Amino acid sequence: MSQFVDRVVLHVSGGDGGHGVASVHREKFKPLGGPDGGDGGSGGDVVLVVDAQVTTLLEFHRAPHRSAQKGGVGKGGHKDGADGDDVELRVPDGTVVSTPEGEVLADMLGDGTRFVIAAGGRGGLGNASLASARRIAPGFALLGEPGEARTVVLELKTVADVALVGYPSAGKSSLVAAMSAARPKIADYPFTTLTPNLGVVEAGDVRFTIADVPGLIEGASEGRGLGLEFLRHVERCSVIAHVLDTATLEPDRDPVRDLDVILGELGRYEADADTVPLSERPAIVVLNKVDTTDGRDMAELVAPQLRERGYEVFTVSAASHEGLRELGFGMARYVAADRAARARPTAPQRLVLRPTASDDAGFRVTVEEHEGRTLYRVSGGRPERWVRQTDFSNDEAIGYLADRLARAGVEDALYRAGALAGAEVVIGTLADGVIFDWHPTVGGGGTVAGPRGSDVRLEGDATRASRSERRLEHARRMDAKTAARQELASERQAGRWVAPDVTDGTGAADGSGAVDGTGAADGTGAADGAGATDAADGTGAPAPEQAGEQVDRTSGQG
Ligand SMILES: Nc1nc2c(ncn2[C@@H]2O[C@H](COP(=O)(O)OP(=O)(O)OP(=O)(O)O)[C@@H](O)[C@H]2O)c(=O)[nH]1
Ligand SMILES: [Mg+2]
Repeated sequence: MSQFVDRVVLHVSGGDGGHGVASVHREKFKPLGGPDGGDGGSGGDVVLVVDAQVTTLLEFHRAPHRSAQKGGVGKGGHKDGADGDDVELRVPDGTVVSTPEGEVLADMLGDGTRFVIAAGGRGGLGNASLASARRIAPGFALLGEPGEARTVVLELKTVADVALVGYPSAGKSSLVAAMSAARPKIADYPFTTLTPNLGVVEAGDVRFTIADVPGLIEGASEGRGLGLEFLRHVERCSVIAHVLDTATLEPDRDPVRDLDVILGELGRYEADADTVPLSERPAIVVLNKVDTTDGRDMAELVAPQLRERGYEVFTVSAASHEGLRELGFGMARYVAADRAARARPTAPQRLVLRPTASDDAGFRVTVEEHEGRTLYRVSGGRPERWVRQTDFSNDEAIGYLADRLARAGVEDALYRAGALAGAEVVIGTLADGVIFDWHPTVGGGGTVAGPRGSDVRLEGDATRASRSERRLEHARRMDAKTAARQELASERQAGRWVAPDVTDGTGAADGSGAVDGTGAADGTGAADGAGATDAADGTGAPAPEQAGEQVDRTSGQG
C-alpha cells in the first residue's frame, strides 16, 4: 500500500469484429442452395466497473494496455461467429475518466457503476444476411470493423474519507502508519511525504480510508512548499482532520496559530464547483505528540480554546498510540454521518460512451490540395465505416460499397463540390483512408440517379420509381457508364491513371494497400469468401444495377 497511484494513462482497445463469410449452401441434387454465410461476431468491449474492494489504480500503472477479445469469423451453414468476451477493468469508487486533453468522460461513483470505454467492432454481415431481392446470392461478405482504440486518463478523487492535513512533520504519516496497515515514510525533516499515503481503518463496523496530504505551510496557496496541488486528492473527503504538532520547537508556532494558517490556505483552494469548499467541510482537531511532556502541557493549554471554537478535539500520540482508538471511532462517526447524508448512489450508475454517435448520420465533402493534386475528402461515420467493412479484393463487395455511397447521397455531394469523373476521392483520413478514382453513376454532372437528400433510408427504396422510369433510368446509367469507361480507358492509355499495383483496374486484388492500416483486413474473410463463391451464381454475372465498376480502385494509401 505504500505506493499511491492516483493517476494513470490507460490505452484500451475493443475487440475487432469478426468478418462475415460468403458461402453457398450445398446439398445433393441442389447445387445452388442459396447463400448461407454467417455473420461475424462482435468484438468485446472494454468496460470499467467500480469495485468497492479496489482502492488504488496501481494495477493499471503496471499494465496500462488492455484490449478485449475479437469476434469470431462467420461460417457457412448460417453459423455466426461468436461474440468476443468483454474485458472488465475494476476501478475504485470515485475514479474520474478523462481524455488526455482533460475532457471528463465519466465520473464513476457507486459500486457496480459501469462505463464502456472502448467498444468492440461490429461483426461483418455474411452473404446470407446481405441477400435481398436485388442481390439474390451475394458473392461477398462484409468485413468486421476494428474495435475502438483510445487513450484515457484515470484519476482517483475519492481517495480518502478522512484527510489528514497540517504542517510538515506534524505527524500525519505517523498517524496513517499507526492507525492502518499502510507503511508510509516517516522522518523528522519537512516534506517527507511527497504524494499522499492512503490507509484503510476499521473502527467498529465502519471501514474507511484516511490519507495524509503533503505538509502545508503559510503561502501554500501561492505555491510555497509543495503548494495546494495535493488537495485534489482529498476534495471529496467526509471530514478533515487537522493534525497539530504540540511539541514543535519552532519559536513562532503553536497549535492554534498553525490551525489558523492552514485554514487560511484551505480557504484559498478552489475545489470542483459542485463540492463543498474544503474550508467549510466538517473538521476535527488532532493534537499529536502528547507523549512528550511539552506536548502534553501544550495540548492541555490549547484544547479548551479549540473546543470553544467548535472543534471536537482528540489528544493523541502516534508514537505511543495513546488516544488512537477514540480518534478512530470519532472519525468513523463523521464518515458514517456523511455517507448517510450524501446518500451516495447505492444503485450503480450506468454510463455508456458512444463517442461517434453524434456524427454518425451525416458526412461531409471537403476539397483539399495535396501534393499538387486536388482531393475530394468524404468524412463521416457511415461512409468511413462502410469502407472499413469492404473487402477490396472482391469486386462485388466494392460494387456494394458504391451502391451504399450513392444511396446515401455521397455522389450528389461530390457533384456539388465540383468533382468530375476521374477525380481523386478519399474516404476517411489520408493516413488510413482509401483513395478512389471517382467514376460517377451518371456522367456529366446532370441528373443524379437515386433519391437525393441525406435522409434517405439506406436499405429499401424510400421512393419507388415506376417500371418504365426505372428502365429509362437504367438505360441512362448504362450509357453514362459506357462513356465513363471509355473516358477512363483513354486516360489510362494516355498513362495518366496507372497505379503501380493495379493492372486492369477490375480484377486485381491487393487486399491490403487499399484497406485501412488497422489490421482489420487480414484477409481471412476475403479468403473464405473467395473459396466459397465458386458455386455462387452471382459471381460471374452481377446484376446490372450493381455497378461494380463505379468505384474503381487504382491506388492504395496516398
Ligand atoms: N514524539 C513523537 N514524535 C512523533 C509523533 N508523531 C510523529 N512523530 C515524529 O515526527 C516526525 C515527523 O513525522 P511524520 O509522520 O513524518 O510527519 P508528517 O506530518 O507526515 O510530515 P511531512 O510528511 O513532512 O509533511 C517524525 O520524526 C516522527 O517520528 C508522536 O506522536 N510523538
Ligand atoms: Mg508525511
